[in-house]
Amino acid sequence: MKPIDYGELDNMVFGRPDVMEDRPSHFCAGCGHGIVQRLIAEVIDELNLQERAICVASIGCTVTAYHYFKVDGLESAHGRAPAVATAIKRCRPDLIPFTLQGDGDLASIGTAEIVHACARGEKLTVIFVNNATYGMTGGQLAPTTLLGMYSTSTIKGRNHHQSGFPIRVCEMLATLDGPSYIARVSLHNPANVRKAKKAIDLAFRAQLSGLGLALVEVLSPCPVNWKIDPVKALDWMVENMIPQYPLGEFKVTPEIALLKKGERA
Ligand SMILES: Cc1ncc(C[n+]2csc(CCOP(=O)(O)OP(=O)(O)O)c2C)c(N)n1
Repeated sequence: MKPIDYGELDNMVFGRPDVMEDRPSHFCAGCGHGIVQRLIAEVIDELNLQERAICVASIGCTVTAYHYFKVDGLESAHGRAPAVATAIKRCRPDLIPFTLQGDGDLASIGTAEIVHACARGEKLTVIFVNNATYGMTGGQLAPTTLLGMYSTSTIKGRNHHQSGFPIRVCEMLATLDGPSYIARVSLHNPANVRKAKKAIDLAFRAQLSGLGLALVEVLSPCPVNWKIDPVKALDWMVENMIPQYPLGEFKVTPEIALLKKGERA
């Protein structure tokens, strides 16, 4: 067995990617947004994209991304990040815009934007944080809220007669021809956090390789709005969220398969 390198471990736990600002996180206890942002920052560092990456955050808890990333950024109106990122990429193909969007943002008010960005096969990286709720505004029903799940606008639980069914974004978008890579990952334990990083890394490398839109959906806890203890929220994800939103890759083009094997630059 390889001996544990405590220096490397310390750095992993206490170190900070170069591209992250040195400031305390404002996210609630147990929230996954900070983890997603750190994974993105690690990938930007590792791929040496500090000068080229542009974060397009839209409305929701992702909106303060500019506090944390030392890269250029733009804020779009709610749901419109794929359109803004499209404009950046088409004007400056040398840049690497990525969107950071919540589920209310991407799968409700911004549904048309992401569907058409995928249909057009825009060369973008989309990081989609699915916490099954409208987090920033206080836990209202999102398109991804589970049936029977409490929200402040469905206090007796989501009922499909009144609020419809949850949307599986990856499965839906994977039917389109434009995207090159679509995957769903989860933050419920460290092994899955590492898998999430691999998917995010691939989604950036897809853009660097000139391939069509790459989207990673990250299942992420929101204990405050779920009204569940942060540790129990992780078990809740395994028991409730993952059965509704299975993890895995939903679209992998042959070019992405080569990228994964390291047989394509
Ligand atoms: C056009 C517009 N409509 C509504 C709002 C109010 N609003 C701000 S954040 C938000 C919910 C965001 O939820 P989600 O995208 O799921 O992200 P989270 O905060 O959960 O990460 C809403 C509805 C807004 N800012 N702009």
